[in-house]
Amino acid sequence: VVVIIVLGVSLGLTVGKKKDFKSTFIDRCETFKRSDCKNIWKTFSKAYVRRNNCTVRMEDYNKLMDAAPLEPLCNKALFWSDTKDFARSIAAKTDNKTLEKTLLGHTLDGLTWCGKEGSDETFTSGCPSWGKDDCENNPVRSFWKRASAAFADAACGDVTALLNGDSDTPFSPTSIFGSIEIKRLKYPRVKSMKVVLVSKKKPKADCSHPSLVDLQNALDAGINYSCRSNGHKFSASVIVYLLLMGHFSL
Ligand code: C8R
Repeated sequence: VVVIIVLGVSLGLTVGKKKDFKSTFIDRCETFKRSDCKNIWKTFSKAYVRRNNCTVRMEDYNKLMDAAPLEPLCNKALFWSDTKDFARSIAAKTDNKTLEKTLLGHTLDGLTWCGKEGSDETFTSGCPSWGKDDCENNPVRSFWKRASAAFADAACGDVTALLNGDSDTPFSPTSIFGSIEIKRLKYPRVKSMKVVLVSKKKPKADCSHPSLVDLQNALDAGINYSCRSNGHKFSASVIVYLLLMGHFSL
């Protein structure tokens, strides 16, 4: 009897866990009024299920991106690096669009997933961590790389990048913003990039920071660059307040 109970509970837990992730995926997807979320789930899970978790490349999500293509995002694409809470608050209150405001970005924001060789399941623990030391080609990292590439391809007109003025390197060439997105912004589709440096502490970096010279060098010729720094220690909510009151603009 004890064995049966233990087996029953552990089976229930395993099935429950798997169902949790899948139903979170489908519920979030359905907030976008899509009727094909089950198909999107199937296409998504094919990218990593039954795979070695260090061999899932960004190209493995190509079919997923085809299943949920992005509309052109003109004059409202908001990129960020190391400023996720700022970007999220600003995007929530304005017309600016981050990847998290698109179907796939919203659906997978904050989640961890991976597969296992010889298993049909999706796991949410024991997955490779984000850091490269584990393995670069892991399911989560490769997804964000692929989705960010699509997001940058959809951007047009004037774009904004929210960077961290509290960081030693507000523009990091190894971040997704620095290694993927910036390289895919092409003139004349994209006309300008406005960098906004935000900080919560006494800022370390302003617009004269050397890493921003690297950023300008990485930008496609023809794209107009500008930069401003809020120069103050504001929290994300204060920035949003100032933005709404018209005392601060992106
Ligand atoms: N982007 C990248 N990573 C994202 C993401 C997103 O939209 N959304 C989430 N939740 N994540 P970082 P970065 C998660 O180092 O590398 C796009 C990832 O799981 O601060 O420059 C977005 O369009 C990972 O844990 O920034 C943005 O412009 C961190 O957030 C850049 O790429 C990576 O965050 C930001 O990527």
